[in-house]
Amino acid sequence: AKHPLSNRWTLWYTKPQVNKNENWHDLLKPVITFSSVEEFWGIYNSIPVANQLPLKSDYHLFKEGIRPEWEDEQNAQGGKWQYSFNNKRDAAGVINELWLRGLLSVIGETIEDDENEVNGIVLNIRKQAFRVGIWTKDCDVNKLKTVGERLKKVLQLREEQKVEFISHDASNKKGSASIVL
Ligand code: M7G
Repeated sequence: AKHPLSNRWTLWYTKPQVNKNENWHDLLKPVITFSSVEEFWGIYNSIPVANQLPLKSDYHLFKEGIRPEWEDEQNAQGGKWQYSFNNKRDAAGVINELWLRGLLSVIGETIEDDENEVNGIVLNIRKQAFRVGIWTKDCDVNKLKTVGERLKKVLQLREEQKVEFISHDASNKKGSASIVL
């Protein structure tokens, strides 16, 4: 028997931009939707692991029906809790572990209790850094603190490894983080 998840999830992939004519919408594509633990492992084991992805690519795992974009109405008022780390300084395998821990916390819903605040999780592979970010529905600091604290816990970060919250609105204006934990 399959073990159902409490939500259906869609995996998305953003491929790296190779020429300037390609915009965000051409690069972002849904890969597959699943709703059980067994399907999750089947997919996880058949796609490239985080440290095999090319620079400038992203994975996104979002609740079915929510596009992993600021423009989606479920994201428009929200932001992200993010952990960034330097991929030269840290061991290459660390990103695989962090990303898997993040994925499991989202599909297993250990990242939050009943707040229904989390829309999805994103992995950005960049030259300067890897980033794992939890996207939230809104920017209510009180509700959000719990998610930020949980993120540190599920990723098994040390006290000095900081996570930061930034609203999508602030990201668009090249603003900076509003909360750091
Ligand atoms: P990023 O991947 O968040 O960070 O955004 P990076 O600067 O480290 O690569 C890179 C670019 O992708 C942005 O400047 C936008 O052009 C585009 N982009 C990223 N996101 C998450 C969105 C989105 O949600 N909507 C749109 N329209 N463009 C986006």
